[in-house]
Amino acid sequence: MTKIEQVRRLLKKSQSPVFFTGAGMSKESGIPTFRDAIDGLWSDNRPEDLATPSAFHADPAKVRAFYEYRRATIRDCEPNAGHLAIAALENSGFHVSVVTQNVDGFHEAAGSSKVFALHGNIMEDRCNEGCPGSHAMGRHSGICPVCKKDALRPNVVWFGESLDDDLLLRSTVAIMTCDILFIIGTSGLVYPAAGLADLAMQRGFPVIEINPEATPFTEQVDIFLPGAAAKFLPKICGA
Ligand code: BJW
Repeated sequence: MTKIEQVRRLLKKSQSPVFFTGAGMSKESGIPTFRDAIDGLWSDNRPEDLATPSAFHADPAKVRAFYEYRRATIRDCEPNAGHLAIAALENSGFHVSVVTQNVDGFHEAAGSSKVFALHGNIMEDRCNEGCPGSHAMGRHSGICPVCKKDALRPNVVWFGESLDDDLLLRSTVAIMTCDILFIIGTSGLVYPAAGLADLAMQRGFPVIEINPEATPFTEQVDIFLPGAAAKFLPKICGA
């Protein structure tokens, strides 16, 4: 039996699969990852200069420009065959949850209904001062509609910032109660998100990883499929 046939069989026996995804999930959509050596976002930008509260404080225009550039890329791209395969699985009756570190909104756009976006949504803005009601789709002005300060920033989680407690709790519950876990397209380096997959390894249900490269998870998973998410997922999730 091939590895894909094994994974299909395991998935068919399950009811509540969880897909834990990272930047590699959207690679075939045309969205760069963060840490790929050649075209990753951090290959020629330092995260400290663009994705931290202190970077925004020091140079809001530079940080906003970086995010506007990425928003433009996302507007030109769309969910790929991998996102669509996960959404189709839900439509065929599985209780699918997606726990994603991605901020592009492509799982939701593909039609997945239970998506925990741990690191936020890049297309939205919110007030850096925490004003309730300041969330809005990205706008051209940096002025918060509530406090009127020049404090709007992308609605993402930067290094040194806490993730939303409720989202983290609900993601933990989804992973602790699933009956098969897919770890897809993440380097597994960023915490606390990566800790969710670490937790799953101790539970005893099947864990499958899809990634062209080995990661800290690879030696612990049950089946490793080396390659692109958009290539494997339609074969695994398809009827
Ligand atoms: C394919 C593919 C294909 C390619 N198909 N696959 C120890 C020391 C120092 C700091 C820390 C520490 N432990 C924890 C921390 C803190 C820090 C952290 O984890 N740092 C580590 C880097 C060490 N974490 C935080 O700060 C978090 N907050 C926190 O911990 O709060 C408590 C706290 C408060 C105060 C002080 C300390 C702690 C917040 C983390 C927020 C991360 N934010 C970002 C940016 C989001 C906004 C934006 O988009 O700009 O989130 S960073 C970036 O990394 C982004 C991603 O979601 C995240 C994960 O990256 P991901 O998805 O894994 O992408 P890559 O590029 O790393 O990997 C891509 C993978 O795809 C690769 O494996 C490829 O092989 C693969 N691939 N093509 C499938 N076609």
